[in-house]
This record gives sequence, structure tokens and C-alpha cells, in this order.
Amino acid sequence: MADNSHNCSLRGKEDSRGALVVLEGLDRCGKTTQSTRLVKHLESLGYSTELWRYPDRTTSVGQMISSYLSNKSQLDDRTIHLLFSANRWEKRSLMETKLKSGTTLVVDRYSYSGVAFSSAKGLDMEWCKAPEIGLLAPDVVLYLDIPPEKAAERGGYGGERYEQLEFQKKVGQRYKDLCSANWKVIDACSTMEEVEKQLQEIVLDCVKTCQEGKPLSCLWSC
Ligand code: NYM
Ligand code: MG
Repeated sequence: MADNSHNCSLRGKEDSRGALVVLEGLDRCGKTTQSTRLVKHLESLGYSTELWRYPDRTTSVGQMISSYLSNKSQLDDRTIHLLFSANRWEKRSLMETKLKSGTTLVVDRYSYSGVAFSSAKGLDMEWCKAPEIGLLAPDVVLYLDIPPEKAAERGGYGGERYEQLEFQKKVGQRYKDLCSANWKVIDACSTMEEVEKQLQEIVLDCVKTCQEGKPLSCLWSC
């Protein structure tokens, strides 16, 4: 029998990488503020970190999405769903390269937003998940939990499509259906500092595990 111990000890080093950290939640739950603060914190500890967000409105697909969200264009529900997904696919290989080079990515919204928002419109959840299969799976999903009514009170919504209380209630329900083992649910009604501290603890742990060596995996297998 071949002795695999040498291979096993090598595996850790080969799999050393940055962490894929995703923040999810309803509009106005504080994701953008918290992801920005989290990146600053990781950088201050010396970890190579980048802040990403979806939709990435800078690409041509992203511009179509942005125009739809600001009600400047109309699109069929399935069409816009596939555009959101394409917007993730167009960044997939860069995402893999960055993670493998040791950079941690803190991502403001990901596939779960895609599935939660589109299925809240009435599209079948499995149909919504299908185009996301094969994208990189996050190491942790930080769900900033807030009652839709509370989110609506926070300075109101910006007027983009989907920013309506009744719709957000449905989205919240879909997120609950999607919640799985690698999700951490954080009470987003706590103070900004409390939320920040909780996120830091969870993420630091995750970053260290990935640095020690953890293979990348794909949605929706875990
Ligand atoms: N959204 C976001 C989707 O409907 N599907 C997706 O795949 C993603 C990533 O876009 N209301 C929705 C959720 C938000 C809106 O996002 C714009 P943000 O984070 O407000 O820029
Ligand atoms: Mg928004």
C-alpha cells in the first residue's frame, strides 16, 4: 500500500487560500456598512482583503441590471434573474484567482439574494438556483437579520425596485428557506458596534481555517 502521509501533509499548503465571506439580508439591514468595516478590520490585521458586491454595476451586464433596478427599463422576471446570475459568472474566474492567491473576499450579496428576490416574485426556487450551480460556495454566509418593518424605518428606502415593505416580507421568508449549515444569523437590530464585533469573531475564525488549507467547493452542494 502506498504511504499517503506525505501527500496529506502537502494538501494543507496547497489548499491555503483566502476566505469567501458573504453578507446577506433585506435592503437596509446594514450589509454595506458592515462589509466596509469588516474589510478595514481584516486589513488592519494584515490580511489581504477585498470588498466585492453584487450586482456589480460596473460591467455591461451590471449596467442593464442597474437600469432595471432604477425602473429605467422593464425586463421579464426570468430574464433579469439570469442577468443577475451572469453578473456573478462573469466574475467567477477572477474570484477563484483572488482566493487562491490568498486574498479574502467580503461580498455584499451573492447567489442567495438572486434566489430570494426572484423566488419572492413567484418563480420556482429550484429554477432560480439552477443557473447558480457551479459558482464558488461561500465559506460563511453572514445573514443580518432584521424585521422588514424595522428595515423600512431606517431612513426609508431609496426608491429602487424591490424596496417595498410587502415585497421585502416575502424576501425574508425566502431567505429563511435558504438558510443552511454555513449560515450565521446575526441580530441586525443590535448596535452597529455589537454587530461589527460578532462579525469580526466569526470571520477571523473562518479566515484562519482557509489559511490553514480548505478546498474550494461549489454551489449548491454544501
Ligand atoms: N438583487 C441582488 C437581486 O434581485 N438579485 C441578485 O442576484 C442580487 C445580487 O438587487 N434590492 C437585488 C437586491 C437589491 C437590489 O442590491 C440591489 P443593492 O445591494 O441594494 O445594491
Ligand atoms: Mg438596496
